[in-house]
Amino acid sequence: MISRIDLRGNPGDPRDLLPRAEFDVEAALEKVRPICDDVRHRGVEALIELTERFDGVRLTDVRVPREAVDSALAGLDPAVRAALEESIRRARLVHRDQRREDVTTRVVPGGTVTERWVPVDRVGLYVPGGRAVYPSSVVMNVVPAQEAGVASLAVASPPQADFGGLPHPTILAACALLGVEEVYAVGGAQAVAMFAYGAGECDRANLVTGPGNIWVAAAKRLLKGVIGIDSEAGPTEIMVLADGTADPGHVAADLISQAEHDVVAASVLVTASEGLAAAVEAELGKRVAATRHSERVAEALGGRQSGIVLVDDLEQGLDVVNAYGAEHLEVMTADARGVADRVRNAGAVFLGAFAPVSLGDYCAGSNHVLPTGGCACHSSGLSVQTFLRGIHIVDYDRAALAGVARHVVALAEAEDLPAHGEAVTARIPREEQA
Ligand code: HSO
Ligand code: ZN
Repeated sequence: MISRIDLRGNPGDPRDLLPRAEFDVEAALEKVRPICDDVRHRGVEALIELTERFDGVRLTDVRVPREAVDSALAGLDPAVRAALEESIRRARLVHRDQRREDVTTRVVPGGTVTERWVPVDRVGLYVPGGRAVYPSSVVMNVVPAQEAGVASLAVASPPQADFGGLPHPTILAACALLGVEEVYAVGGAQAVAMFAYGAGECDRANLVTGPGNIWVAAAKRLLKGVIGIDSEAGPTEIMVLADGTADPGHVAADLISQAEHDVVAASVLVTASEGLAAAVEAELGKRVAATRHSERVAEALGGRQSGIVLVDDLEQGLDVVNAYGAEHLEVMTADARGVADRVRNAGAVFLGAFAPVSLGDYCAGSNHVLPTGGCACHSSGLSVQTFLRGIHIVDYDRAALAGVARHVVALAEAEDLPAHGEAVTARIPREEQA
């Protein structure tokens, strides 16, 4: 069911041999453009019509009433409530430590540059609906924004016909637990447009974050610049780098856990151990049949984006890991920490026998909104930093400016921008420019 990719003795670039799932955002751009334009020009009226067309729900207003958010919390299963509370508590611990101090550098006597970290004023958080109802993603988006000090925070999630045209009740309950009161029953590209342009009660936001389907990703790409975006989340990925010491049952369970998200999810095992590969295949055979979403999982594991990659040794395994840049990487080797220290490209790394990805999905304290599709080679997951801007405050006195004036003038001349130099000479006459 899962294919083998044999890279042993193959010095080629592993990126050519490990295909990723198709996620053609470019093709979706033309479809979302008129949707975004419509929201821009007709506001709430457009949102109501688009929601009827795409979600099959006729709303009178897109804002979710405060009472609906509160009553969703009142109706929440106590075990789920306790779990969400623990997830929030741990995420707060980790994200609080990500806050940055302002730093002042004394460049010369009388001349300083301070980097001041300032949260964005307003953020829109997108939470998917449909099959993927993830209250945990509400936690992973809201907690870093709150810990960054974002003052104004709104959530949008598609209305569900089964729940009276409101977003899913566990999404609303998670909002209530986090103290988020501004919630909109809007999904898809139109939600991103609502945050970018503002509509009705929803003021425009500076930044939109959160995972979504291809239409959400396309709207983010289209409106980037009008509004800041986090990343375009693609299908989820797990890569496991393991040796013969790993428990094949654990490896199989973890590969299945992320395959459960989507038929195009990627589950990849990288190992030099034939014995482990065979044992994991046997475990998958048993476990896939028994798991609740076995059809979806089987399709994901059987897809060209998943596989067992056989390598010569741990060195080649690390090359594969670093070339791929997985969203989630598990390291299950004898010296897991030593091996993990050599990982350069991954969204998050899970060490050893007792840190499965699903711990990170819910309750490790780490963030589960992570770069996919190889973007881990240049980007990080969601963090407090996502919601901050570093502003340089430049403070020079007369003597400090005089000390560097001739260099500014020389560079301005070299760039044929003499007025730049004159702005300095207006303050420090040439004879004083040492
Ligand atoms: N593994 C997903 C996040 C998630 N898992 C939400 C369960 N719920 C992408 O990192
Ligand atoms: Zn997951």
